[in-house]
Amino acid sequence: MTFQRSLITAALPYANGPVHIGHLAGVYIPADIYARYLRLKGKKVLFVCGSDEHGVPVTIRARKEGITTQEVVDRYHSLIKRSFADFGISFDIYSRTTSETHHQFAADYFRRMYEAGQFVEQTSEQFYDPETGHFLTDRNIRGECPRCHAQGAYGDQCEKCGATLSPEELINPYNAETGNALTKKETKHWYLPLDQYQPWLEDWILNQHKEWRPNVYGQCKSWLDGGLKPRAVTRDLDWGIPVPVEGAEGKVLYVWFDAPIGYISNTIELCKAQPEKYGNWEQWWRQDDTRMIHFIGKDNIVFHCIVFPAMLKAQGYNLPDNVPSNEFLNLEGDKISTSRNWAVWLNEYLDDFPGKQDVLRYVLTANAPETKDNDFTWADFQARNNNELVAIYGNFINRALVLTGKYFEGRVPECGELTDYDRQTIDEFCHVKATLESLLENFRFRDAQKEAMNLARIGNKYLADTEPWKLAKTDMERTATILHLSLQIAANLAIAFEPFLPFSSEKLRTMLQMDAQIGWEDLGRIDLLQTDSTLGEVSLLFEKIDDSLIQGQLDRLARIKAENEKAAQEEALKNWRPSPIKADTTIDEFDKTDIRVATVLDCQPVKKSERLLQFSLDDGMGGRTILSGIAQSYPDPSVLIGKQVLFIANFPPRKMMGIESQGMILSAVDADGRLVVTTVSAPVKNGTQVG
Ligand code: B3M
Ligand code: ZN
Repeated sequence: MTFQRSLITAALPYANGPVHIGHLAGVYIPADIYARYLRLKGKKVLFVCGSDEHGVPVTIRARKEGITTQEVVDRYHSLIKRSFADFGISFDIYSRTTSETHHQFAADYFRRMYEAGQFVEQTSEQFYDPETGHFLTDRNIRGECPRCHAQGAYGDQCEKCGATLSPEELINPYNAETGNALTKKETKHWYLPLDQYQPWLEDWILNQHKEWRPNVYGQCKSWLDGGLKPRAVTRDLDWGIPVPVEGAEGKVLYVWFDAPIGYISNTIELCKAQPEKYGNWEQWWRQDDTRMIHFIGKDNIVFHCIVFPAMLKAQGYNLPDNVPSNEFLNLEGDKISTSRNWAVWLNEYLDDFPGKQDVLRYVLTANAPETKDNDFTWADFQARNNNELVAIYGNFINRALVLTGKYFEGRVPECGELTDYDRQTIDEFCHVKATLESLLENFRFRDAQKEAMNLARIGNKYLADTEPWKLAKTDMERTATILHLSLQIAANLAIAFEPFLPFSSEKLRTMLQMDAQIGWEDLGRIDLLQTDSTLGEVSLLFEKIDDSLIQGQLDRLARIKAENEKAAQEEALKNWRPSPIKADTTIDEFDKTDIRVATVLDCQPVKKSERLLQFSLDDGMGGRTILSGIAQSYPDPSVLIGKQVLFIANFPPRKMMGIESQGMILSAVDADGRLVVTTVSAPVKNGTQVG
């Protein structure tokens, strides 16, 4: 099959906050590089995206900010749209799932599947808040994490330990917004019977798409190996697209049903608005000579490789040819999180680094989480800017242009006879086009950008080795040849970097006064600039970023970290509930534990231990020493001296930090993790038993 056109989609970001570097690195930059590359190759491309404005995240944000859901999506849709434009993400359309076209098309899609009998109806028990009369979605349910016991874990995930959860697993589940305890109630929903698509999906993915990235293929395989189950495509919510069939009052389409349909409805919107340019929408979605590529993040794999393809198959639309999905980008060692404000927001970045879109694009591609999670650090950002963009690429361009200005009045000098070294240099870079193409076509953007930078390295080395600034004193002809060749390399760089650093390439093209006709196919040629043609005004392509700017960013993150810790503690206190009663025991079992009273004679922190306090006790039996891991709760342990405390007397002695501990002091654990030593309410003889 030779494809006639490429439909590139990028995951629709939730309009529940601004976009951050994780979004850019994971999805939008790679998609943009690819779209730009294909366009430069003269291919027919349609690059579609838009805001995902349904789903729980936007309603949560609305309640948090005290505004309506519509206001939230309006605010963030325009903010996100502007950020993408600012960073040169070259969508053909960026629309939204609250659009009229989308509402209609998605509702029709559901109706068509419903009428074709492609859903199954099922009634099940769902978590319900009896006070508000609402069913809750996973994201709106919180409780104690069954794995790490953090408070405030979500019904689908614990942000503390990263575990994937189902709401059933949470300890003491409650409504995230009201704090109310939850019950269960029956409700009817429509399910996409994925089990029926299993054999087809297995063949389509596992046999026919072995070329997909290992992380994508692997995730699909494990879903398929686990056996697919029907998935509900409707929800009990009041924000979303109403389910367009009878008996579905108060129900909307599940956001993951409607959002991917957004790729189609946005195509429709664009084709209707500009039919001469984009043609009929159906050719993009129904004709098999269209190649569809979905760019997504790894948490979206199952929806784009299994659920959406089943929906597309059901209605006879094209399937994706590839789904290049990235892993996650972390920020300074921590998971990026919108709700915890742990992110570098694109709009704020541009306030702090105006005009430096390409620097961020460069760093995020250089560090792209293509095969594993990666970390963004400000130190790396600064180093890549100063040591690569400035010191290699920028330095080469600047030297070539400034020297041409100085010795040849800003005109491209004549190329004399080439030396062996010149030829060797040319040989080194003439394969760049082929290498770049093969990397880009295999979605290896990180290596591709490295290859482009390599061309700058070749140029930089060429100038350093030939030293035209010295030769100019003795051999103007040779100087001319060297600068001629350097300028040709510079023109090649403008092309090679075009998909990655569009703003800089534009600037460089202007500085070199490159003919607009010169394009990707000319990459590798050494006659891109005419001898004697005049160069434009020279300015720096990149500028050094100094420490104070970087420190400002680190300080901001430190502030956020402190705020988050405080908020987490408050959240834990607010939502604390007694843990469930343990299984029945007997008086005989209890009697085996010998609990007694003792007076604290002395209490000191154990040297070199952050946790331990050493108690000297009068236990009425000659005294004993007990170590207790409560130091963090007692910054001044002397407050315990003279108190009568309870301890377990019959635990075998145990050595810690070289000291023998003869039992255990009883303490209560408060909601925030603070330990409080139990005491007796009136004096008793030391050594008396408790029971
Ligand atoms: N909005 C989830 C996300 O932002 C979702 C993607 C929809 S793509 C159709 O990760
Ligand atoms: Zn956890």
